Amino acid sequence: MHLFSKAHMAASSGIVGAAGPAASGFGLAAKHLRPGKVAIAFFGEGAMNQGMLLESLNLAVAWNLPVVFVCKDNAWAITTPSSSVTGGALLDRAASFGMPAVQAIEHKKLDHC
Ligand SMILES: Cc1ncc(C[n+]2csc(CCOP(=O)(O)OP(=O)(O)O)c2C)c(N)n1
Ligand SMILES: [Mg+2]
Repeated sequence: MHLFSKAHMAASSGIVGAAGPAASGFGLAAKHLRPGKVAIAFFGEGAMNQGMLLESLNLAVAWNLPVVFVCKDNAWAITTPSSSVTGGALLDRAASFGMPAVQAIEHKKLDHC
């Protein structure tokens, strides 16, 4: 869970939602030190209820940072159905910060051929 590669500029964390602040930090560094580079945060829909992740969405917009936030919605946060602890629509929540927000739907194959 706690991996970091300086060579690949990649990090992971066991703290739910930590990808947000880390990516905004990478984005801030990229903006000043590596123009043209983009930071990407990957997290689950459960993390969208974490305060620090929402703060990082806000700062990314306020500071015009080159960050892409990728939220994988599998409807579960371990044993908690996310619908039981989430208000509103996540896409609307992201858009409310003033960032472009789009949904991608995975089409699962019905067989393994
Ligand atoms: C700050 C924090 N709170 C609680 C946990 C315990 N925890 C580990 S995974 C998880 C659920 C994560 O759900 P989601 O963000 O939807 O990710 P998924 O596993 O579905 O990809 C929780 C609550 C944690 N690791 N960090
Ligand atoms: Mg999930």
